[in-house]
Amino acid sequence: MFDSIAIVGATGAVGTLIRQMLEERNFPYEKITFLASERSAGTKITFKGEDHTVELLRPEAFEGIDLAIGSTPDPVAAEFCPWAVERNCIVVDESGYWRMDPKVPLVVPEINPDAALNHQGIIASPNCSTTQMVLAMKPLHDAGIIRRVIVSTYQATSGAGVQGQEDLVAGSRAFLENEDYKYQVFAHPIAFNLIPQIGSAKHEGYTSEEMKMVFETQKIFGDDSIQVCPTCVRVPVENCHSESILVETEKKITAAEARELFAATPGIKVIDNLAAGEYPMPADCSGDDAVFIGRIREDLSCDNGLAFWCVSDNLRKGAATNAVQIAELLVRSQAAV
Ligand code: 11C
Repeated sequence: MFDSIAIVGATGAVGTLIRQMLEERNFPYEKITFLASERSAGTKITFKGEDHTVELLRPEAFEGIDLAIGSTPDPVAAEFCPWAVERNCIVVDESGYWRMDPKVPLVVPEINPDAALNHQGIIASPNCSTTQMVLAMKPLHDAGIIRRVIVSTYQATSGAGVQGQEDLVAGSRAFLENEDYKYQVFAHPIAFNLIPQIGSAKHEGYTSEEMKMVFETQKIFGDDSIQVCPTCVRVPVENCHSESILVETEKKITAAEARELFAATPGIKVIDNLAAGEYPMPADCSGDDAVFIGRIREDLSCDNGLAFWCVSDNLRKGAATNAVQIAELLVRSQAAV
């Protein structure tokens, strides 16, 4: 058990969920501290029935803290993680800043738990669109070795934060009432529209979000030969990212075999009955920690291809749940020593 733990970015959307999960899962600790930037420091929050004041995120705040779970923008994580590590505090970091650092393990506990135990102070949790995809890939990769993935994402506005969700609601209302609306986070209207760009232009026509899906997947599986071709699209959905995924494996996996493999994988739920109109949809998956899979079928255009549809709550398994599971893994490893 870690005696003293902290939540960094405790008042944000993911920070709030992390707090909720620590309560729900009865995460062990003696003392808990909530940290946030100047804008939110001083805020009062209730945790396990007790009132707490959110403290200012600063180097000295990590004195005596053993484990911090952080969900902050990248520049904040770049600054605070070294403050923590210098004070012997381990950080599970949800931001994108440290993920590709060779000294930092990038962990999905169902896939590469051992990597978390080889940390040098910081352990990164992947981007939400990567996490649900790699969890779905895992049983197929184990059974047939995935060589190539073609993925199109349908990403919810919650991925762009609380303001993204506000933009969807207010922009839709304005659209229906024929009024103007100035979007806060999206460069184009998201109401009654799709935006085929998430993140900035990054590499050879791919966006930063798409390149995260390429590099993070290779790092998590420890295999740079897995080829990933992503297209990331923002859709007018409030919460839960959906993905159309096509994999090519070295060894053929039939749709029936894939269905069994998915169903036997912890963290995956299969909803797959096309004739009955049953498949995962974002409106049904919000608030659940699982990765949902349906529309499982063989690729008619390629011998060893398999296509499926994958939906997951991007704020939960895509962010808060994965980070808390990494922290739980660290607690279990201490208990095992
Ligand atoms: C989105 N996936 O939906 C992004 C949000 O690297 O953690 C999360 C970005 C990240 O816009």
